Amino acid sequence: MAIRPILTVPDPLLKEVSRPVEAVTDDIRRLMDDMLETMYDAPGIGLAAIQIGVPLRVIVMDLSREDEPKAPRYFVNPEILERIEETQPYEEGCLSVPDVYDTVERPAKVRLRYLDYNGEQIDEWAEGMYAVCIQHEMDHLEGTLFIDHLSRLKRQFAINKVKKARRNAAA
Ligand code: K1U
Ligand code: ZN
Repeated sequence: MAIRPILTVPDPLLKEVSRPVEAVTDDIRRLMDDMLETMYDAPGIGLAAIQIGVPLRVIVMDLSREDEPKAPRYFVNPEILERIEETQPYEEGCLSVPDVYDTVERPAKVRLRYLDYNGEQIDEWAEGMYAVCIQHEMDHLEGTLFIDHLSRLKRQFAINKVKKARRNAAA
């Protein structure tokens, strides 16, 4: 397993649409292992493959609390089959937009279909934090960041903040 660098805005790769995985092979499992280690190290609760520069439709997530055993989840080629009309607001963050948080409104429940770590097809409903996080991560697969849901002014402010922090860190 390896910790890989996480891309940050305005890296153009983050705007790419990721392509489907053909089969859940050992190479894909190695990618998911690296993604999980990278996510835990950051630390974060989710990560899409494009955030480490790999344009494949792969996501990892762990929504367990610090006092609970780790509970990694793996999603290959996830699809949203249904969403309810009711929405919920949540203050989101993103490892690719460090130190920026803002509220995004998303459907409160979504029905998902995806392949897991073993290539088994799973069909289930997600709600609460699970629904927030999977929709945030699935946006990454389309080249969309949570700041794209904000006003143009807020988005530009966020990008400038990340650029400035990077310049200061390099100085
Ligand atoms: O960059 C990412 O896609 C990961 C992102 C996931 C996410 C967070 C909040 C709402 C929606 C999606 C993060 O993990 S940001 C970091 C974070 O939320 C966190 C970090 C440490 C402990 C708890 C949370
Ligand atoms: Zn993100």
